[in-house]
Amino acid sequence: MHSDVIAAIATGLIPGGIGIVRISGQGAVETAERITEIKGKKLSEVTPRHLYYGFVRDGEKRLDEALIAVMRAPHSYTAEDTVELQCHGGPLVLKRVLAAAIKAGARLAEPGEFSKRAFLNGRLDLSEAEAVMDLIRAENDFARETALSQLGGSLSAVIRGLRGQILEETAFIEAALDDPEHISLDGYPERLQPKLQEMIGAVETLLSGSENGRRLADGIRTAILGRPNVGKSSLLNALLGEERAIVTPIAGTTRDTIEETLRLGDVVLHLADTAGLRETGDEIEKIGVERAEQKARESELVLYVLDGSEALDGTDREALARLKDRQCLILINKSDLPQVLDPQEVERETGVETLRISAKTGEGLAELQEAVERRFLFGEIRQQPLVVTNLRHQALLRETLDALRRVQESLDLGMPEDFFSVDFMEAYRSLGLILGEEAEEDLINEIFGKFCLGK
Ligand SMILES: Nc1nc2c(ncn2[C@@H]2O[C@H](COP(=O)(O)OP(=O)(O)OP(=O)(O)O)[C@@H](O)[C@H]2O)c(=O)[nH]1
Ligand SMILES: [Mg+2]
Repeated sequence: MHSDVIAAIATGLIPGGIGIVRISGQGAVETAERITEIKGKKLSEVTPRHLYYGFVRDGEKRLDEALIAVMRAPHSYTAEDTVELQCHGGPLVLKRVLAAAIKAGARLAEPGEFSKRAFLNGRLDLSEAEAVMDLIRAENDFARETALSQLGGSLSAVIRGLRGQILEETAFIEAALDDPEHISLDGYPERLQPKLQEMIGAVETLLSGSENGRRLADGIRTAILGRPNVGKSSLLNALLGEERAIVTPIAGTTRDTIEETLRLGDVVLHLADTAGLRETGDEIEKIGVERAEQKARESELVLYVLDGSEALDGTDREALARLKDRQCLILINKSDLPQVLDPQEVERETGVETLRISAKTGEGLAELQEAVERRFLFGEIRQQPLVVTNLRHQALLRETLDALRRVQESLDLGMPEDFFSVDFMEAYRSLGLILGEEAEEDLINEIFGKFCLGK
């Protein structure tokens, strides 16, 4: 049973123009009727999906003025009877309205419970419900567009198509094995081959670009690294547009790492400013340098800062050598000062792309944005209609691919057909889990538990 009446504040708990309390379940309208008043009408008699002006009350006391909408099952987000109370968006107002709904018989909804009901009632499949959350959490247009498209069922449609094909093949194999007199498997492997290749290709397409897709959606872990005083903290501040980190002419200013998330054009960076790299006797600074190195190892992108008015030294060469196989950009800072470093020469010596910037004047920061976008916003990803950004989906697609490749192996080795169906069924199951079919209750609870309250 998932039809008891639940209620939650569906909007944020910060003062805003409007705040919504949502009530859903069998009996939601009757529950809401006990705490609302609409002139000349009972809530249970209003036209569904129309807005009515009225009041929310707690017994005799009016709590707020509200616009009230009733949505009748199955025409609501949860596919259950739902009432939305559009109140004034004050945290206290909304808490009081919610408390009244609970007093009137509703239960406080768990995080994600509305979406979980939408899933359990068949309104959304699991990948679509997950897309709802991805959409809410989207921090850039790429993530938003991907989530919106998957919410509309773009991924589900491809997955369902694949499952249909797999089922057709297994059904045929099973039927032929059951009834060899009437259904012949002669020439079947040859007929299956091109179809199997097509399925494998489809899964590969879904997986390709998914890693970069995930990075784009989640943000890129980025470390600012370099010797003391080259302007790392100044760069962080310049990119943030605020004086976040302390900047002084004293070498060794930054000790602990400072982390901030910011947007650079269409890319989100989780940026860590670190302590300048150098040998030091200072205990605190030493820990800072270790942390800087740790950050660099964990990062997906390193911005290595040099002071353009000073020559490269051993510390730089060593650090850059260690960053060899990593995504790295060298930023030659302080371009407003007389320059000792020549970008082309540094590039030749280190093999790393260089950019001249000035954290002081802002010169080169636009080029920095372009360079980062070029690396992570491949044209490829942008053009691909469907990018799988969700880690759970990626893992299941990889399992599907493995299973389909095992079918190919059996085919190549001339194995009997019942070998095909075992692996086909495994692929079928993995794909089904993306949609939430046969998903265990634990998994479902875990997924929806990560949702926000009121969604
Ligand atoms: N002229 C000029 N000075 C800069 C520029 N960027 C930073 N500085 C100066 O360089 C000094 C060091 O800057 P920070 O940003 O503290 O350098 P840091 O790399 O964070 O140094 P540590 O935290 O000690 O490792 C300060 O005096 C800054 O004002 C720049 O682009 N041009
Ligand atoms: Mg610093």
